[in-house]
Amino acid sequence: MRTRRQFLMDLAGGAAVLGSGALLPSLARAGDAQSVGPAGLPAGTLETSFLEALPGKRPLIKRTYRPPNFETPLEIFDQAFTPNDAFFVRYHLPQIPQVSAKEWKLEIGGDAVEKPFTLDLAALQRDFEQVELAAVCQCAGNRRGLSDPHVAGVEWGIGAMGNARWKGVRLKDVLARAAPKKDALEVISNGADHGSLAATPDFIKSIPMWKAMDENTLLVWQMNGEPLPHFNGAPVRMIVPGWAGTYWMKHIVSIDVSAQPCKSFWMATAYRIPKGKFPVVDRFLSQETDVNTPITDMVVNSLLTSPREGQRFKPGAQVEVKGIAWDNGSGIRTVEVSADGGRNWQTATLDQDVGRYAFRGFRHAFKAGTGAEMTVLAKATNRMGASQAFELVFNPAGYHNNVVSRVSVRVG
Ligand SMILES: Nc1nc2c(c(=O)[nH]1)N[C@H]1C(S)=C(S)[C@@H](COP(=O)(O)O)O[C@H]1N2
Ligand SMILES: [Mo]
Repeated sequence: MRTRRQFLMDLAGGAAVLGSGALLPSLARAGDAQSVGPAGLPAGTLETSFLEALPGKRPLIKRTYRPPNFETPLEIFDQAFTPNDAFFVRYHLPQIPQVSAKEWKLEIGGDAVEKPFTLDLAALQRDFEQVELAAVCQCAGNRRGLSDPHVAGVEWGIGAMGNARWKGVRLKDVLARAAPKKDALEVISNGADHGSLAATPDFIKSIPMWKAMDENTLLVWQMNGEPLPHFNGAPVRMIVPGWAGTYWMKHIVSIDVSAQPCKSFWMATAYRIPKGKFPVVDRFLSQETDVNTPITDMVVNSLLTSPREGQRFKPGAQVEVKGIAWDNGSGIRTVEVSADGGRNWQTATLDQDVGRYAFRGFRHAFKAGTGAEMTVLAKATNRMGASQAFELVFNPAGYHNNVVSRVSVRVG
């Protein structure tokens, strides 16, 4: 029997597969350390990082090419919404077929549904209520490259994240049609991408049934008012607002509702955090072990976009501090900024609230003092009272790095 995947492979044809050459980056130029930074990445990372444009993307910071892992440069985060052509790209497997919207089908089944069925895009768009919401997609490993000591994995700087308006339908509405059974435990998703070798574990992820039933967990085909870019999951992906990007399955082709915990490599081994190191808000009980647990919701975090590291100001000049803050969807309550390395803090002005799962802009102005250097810090606190770390909480995969960022500027 031919599987859905083989069918999609055929549709894609050799020419559309990334490794074949048709989707090679169209432009490559060496980036300087500022644009491909930040400083502090492991030896060799800056030297091998370039600004390159994948098809449909503007030049982004290439961390690895096969599979494609490209991050968004700092200056893009000046805006609360990340443009589609600047949105980061994260893949685990090198074979990424282009799935056409016309031919796309989603199979919904599993041992814990009464009525498995198959949907095409027209039915997805016609049969369920459409919703649009703003949410941050952030890789669990964002800032991994800043881990101390350094750890294995894609050595991300600060840009493995983005915020977009996503349009689609609620996963819970789609699942309802399949009539889940009482013992439904996890919702397992798979995308059309795969490894080059049969031995490579396919990228298969699960979320607990309760998160699948959350009204904000969606199957989306639009991002910022446009069809999803190929490299962000066309034609349809899952979004799991508040949770790490790893669950946001791209090019989704199957959903299984299961009474058993998913045992895929990408659940059982990868994307786990040690127990007890981080305050876990959303527990994923069916996947916990004695020692670790899957990463779930994001920790509260912020990023300074202005001033820039090493920028020069005249004594007495106005220093505009700007940035973004985000969390697991509790919502940002305050952002405090310091211009003296953390001794004194002032409350920043928050920009418009575009949704509790989105980036929240903030700004504040200082006068440059008379010292030779000024160190600017920003620290966000969310509505649960959680705040950012001052010291890295080390863990073997470099997840959840929400250390307060600091930028030093020169005065004089
Ligand atoms: N099919 C598929 N979906 C995937 C992945 C993948 O490798 N394959 N990576 C996941 C991870 S770890 C992240 S962080 C997000 C990244 O989304 P983006 O590439 O659109 O930025 O996609 C998720 N969905
Ligand atoms: Mo990720």
